Amino acid sequence: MFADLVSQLADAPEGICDAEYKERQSRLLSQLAPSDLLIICTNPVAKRSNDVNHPFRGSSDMLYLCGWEEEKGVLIARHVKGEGWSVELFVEPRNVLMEVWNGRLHGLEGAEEKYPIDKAHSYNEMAEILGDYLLNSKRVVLRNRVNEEVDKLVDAAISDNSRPRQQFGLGPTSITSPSPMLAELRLRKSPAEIALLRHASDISSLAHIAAMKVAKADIGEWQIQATIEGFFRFAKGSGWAYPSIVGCGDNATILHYSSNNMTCRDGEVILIDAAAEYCGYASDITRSWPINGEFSPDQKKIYTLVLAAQKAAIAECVVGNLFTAPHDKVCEIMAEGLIEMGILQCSLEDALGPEGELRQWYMHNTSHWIGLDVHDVGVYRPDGEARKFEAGMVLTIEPGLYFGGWRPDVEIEDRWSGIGIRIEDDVLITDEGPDVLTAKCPKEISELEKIIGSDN
Ligand SMILES: [Mn+2]
Repeated sequence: MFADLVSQLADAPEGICDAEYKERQSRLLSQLAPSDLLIICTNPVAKRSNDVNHPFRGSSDMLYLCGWEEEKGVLIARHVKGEGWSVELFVEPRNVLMEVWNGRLHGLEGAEEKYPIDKAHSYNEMAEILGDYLLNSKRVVLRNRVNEEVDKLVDAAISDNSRPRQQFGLGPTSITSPSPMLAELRLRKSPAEIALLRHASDISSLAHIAAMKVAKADIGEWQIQATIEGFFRFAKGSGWAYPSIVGCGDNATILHYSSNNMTCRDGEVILIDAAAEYCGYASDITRSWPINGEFSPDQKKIYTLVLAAQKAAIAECVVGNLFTAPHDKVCEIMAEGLIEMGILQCSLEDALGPEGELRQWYMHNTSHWIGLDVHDVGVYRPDGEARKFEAGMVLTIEPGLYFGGWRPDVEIEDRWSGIGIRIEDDVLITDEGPDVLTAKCPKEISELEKIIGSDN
């Protein structure tokens, strides 16, 4: 089944070219002063147990600015008089003994040859070289508390009270974070980034179809999870973009359920929030459907309402609209629907708003940006005003209703209890209107009922 599905995948996109990385670098550097020193650290390695680490992933800012994926890496940019900005990378030097155990390294030569940098240095010489660069800067542009060694060097440079400093006033006096500038750049996706997001979304859509095909009563949530995550790798995704949520029945009403250890029972709805990462870019998809392949009349009512809200919200994803427009639309449609069904017994006005009655059953927001991070960077309300959509922005649309009968704090009729529905797609804003990147993942009731269990 996997080979069949993977054959439907378009050719892998090319990725980000050097010219684009350099363009990103210069857009950031054009906002700095010549006396600034920019330092971008990759993520630290995280221990899992004894001598086993969690799989490593570079920091998104490092990936964004130069695509460097090795465990050791500190990117810096300094302004050289008469020459302009020099972009340099501290890397682990080649070491055959280490490479035999842990894998090949690019080393200094490989880094200079294959990455969009002007110069590579040995990580072992960072204290000396970076110390020197720091002494010649006035301000450090750094997100601190990512790399402890770098923090120590920067702290020492700022608190330094040596003779040259006293004599010539050299050395940095402050740190500022590059994150707001990077967030603003990363918020608008380039065509190459969109191609990667689309590929991650295609892999994830096919993985959801694989899960639908193997579904049946009494299958384990973990078995569905294994199918989906197995497909991510089978299709050459790097793995999941976030831990998979695979919850049946009551578990579907727990927003971030992740133990995925229960058996799916006949008549239950399963909620699957799972998606792949590809070349650092995330997808984010949720689908909810009956494990036995047939919606009960009550499940169908709730599903139809959430789907209608989701489609109306996607239609709001147009240039110039406010970021809050999709969420407002979702709340209005779902509140009206629940009042009509008698699940909410209040006025529309009392149902809406941050304290409204709808909040009992729909307790999260409708959207977040998506990109290198699944909850991507980018301020939603710059200066307190909701941001307006621009072409190139990518966000999720994910309304849901969760009737957790197990909850002691709310009351719900038995007929609705245990129904948890979320429908989530990733939407690119374009001048021609919303472009649903995850459109290959089925969500119409007729399509779902046809696919569910078709591989059994
Ligand atoms: Mn999401």
